[in-house]
Amino acid sequence: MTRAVWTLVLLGFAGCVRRSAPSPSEVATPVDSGEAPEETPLVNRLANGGFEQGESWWRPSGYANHNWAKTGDGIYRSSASFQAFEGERAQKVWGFYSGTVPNDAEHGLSLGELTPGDTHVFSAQAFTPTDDGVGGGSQATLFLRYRDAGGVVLEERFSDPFDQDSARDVWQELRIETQVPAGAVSGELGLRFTLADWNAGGAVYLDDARWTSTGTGTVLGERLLVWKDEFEGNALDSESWTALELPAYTYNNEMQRYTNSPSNASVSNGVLTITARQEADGSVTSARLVSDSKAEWRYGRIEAMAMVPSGVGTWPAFWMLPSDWAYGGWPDSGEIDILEHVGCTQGTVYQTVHTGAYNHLLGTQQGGETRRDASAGMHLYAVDWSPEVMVFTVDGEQVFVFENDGKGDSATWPFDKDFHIILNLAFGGDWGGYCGVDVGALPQEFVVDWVRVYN
Ligand SMILES: [Ca+2]
Ligand SMILES: [Ca+2]
Repeated sequence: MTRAVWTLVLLGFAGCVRRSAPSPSEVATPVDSGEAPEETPLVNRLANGGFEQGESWWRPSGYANHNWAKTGDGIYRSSASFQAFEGERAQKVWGFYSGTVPNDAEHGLSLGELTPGDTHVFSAQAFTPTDDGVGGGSQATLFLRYRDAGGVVLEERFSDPFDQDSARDVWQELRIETQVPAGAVSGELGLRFTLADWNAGGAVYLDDARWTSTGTGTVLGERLLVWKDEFEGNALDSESWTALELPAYTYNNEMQRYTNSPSNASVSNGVLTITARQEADGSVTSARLVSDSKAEWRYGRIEAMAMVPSGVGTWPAFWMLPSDWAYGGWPDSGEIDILEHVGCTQGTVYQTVHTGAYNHLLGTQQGGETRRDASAGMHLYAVDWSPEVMVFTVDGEQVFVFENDGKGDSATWPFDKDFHIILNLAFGGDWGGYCGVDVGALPQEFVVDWVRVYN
């Protein structure tokens, strides 16, 4: 990617974006009130309150699940399908049993440049379905929280609760109107979901969220989707991916030959399927898809919803390599492994970074692991990458944090360059085959529902 393009990426409007993202500055600029301030329409300062540009709400604390819902999606435990309030997308939030109940989870955004005395209105449309209704004492509320210059919470305001008494299957407005308290300069807004009991189910969908201020106020950290492949077509998108053709044993003594055949990488029914298979001649083929020169990123959130294969010898990965190798060959320019799994240790998923100072050749690679039924269902594998830190998560669970030591040394932090995405399914090799290979287990599939990148 050219310098010009990645500069746009940093601003959140990549040249390769398929959806147009409204500029926060376009939607966030208050109109000059002129001579009739009470007549001036207040501007919604949320750039993505309708969630058409992705899940822009981060999770500051607590346990919750969330999903970027789409019109037509099935509703849990129901034959009904979901319909957004506006556009075709909404945010779905539901509780997560963390071992203690009740527990509170928040999805929200930071606010800055606040002025005491301004009037704030924060509203959103909320929906809960009959078959997956918020109940059992659980509730969802909008919140607005104010902090002083030292970060101390001054006040919290909540909307009416959305709970077991709320009407089902209709969109309803939740709303907070309040004055910014004295001393407040920053804060947060969002949705708080309180799970009352471990088996108290229910989900709330949010759409058309709006925050207005009669004076100042800025939303910080609202994330917009800058790139995605939902794998909704009938073929691999060649504008996003290249299927590399590579002979067996090219990397890590892996057995597979990589092809560009649809029998090894195909798109249908909304998913990408990478298949490792044994050919008639006994050889093993698979696929390695790279976004090199097509979609490259520096900072942001990179995530995939994926299900890994089982079978001893399989080694699927969702990962990133540098595009320009500015600090030299592997591992000096870095590697970001967002998901790795090997059939030998079924159910353990790994998230790892490699650099010149930290890599598996030295036994100094830095990483974390967690357990999932990773071959039985889809899970969300993500890295949130900033100039200061990389936070690796699985289904929102923080697995591994890698911090920039701030020394300006590429041996420990080469992650200030463009990286591209790789999806591949290896078979055998140094790690995939370290407890043998079961060729009889083939064919095996690595299935990816989506890959999304947020600014
Ligand atoms: Ca919407
Ligand atoms: Ca999909």
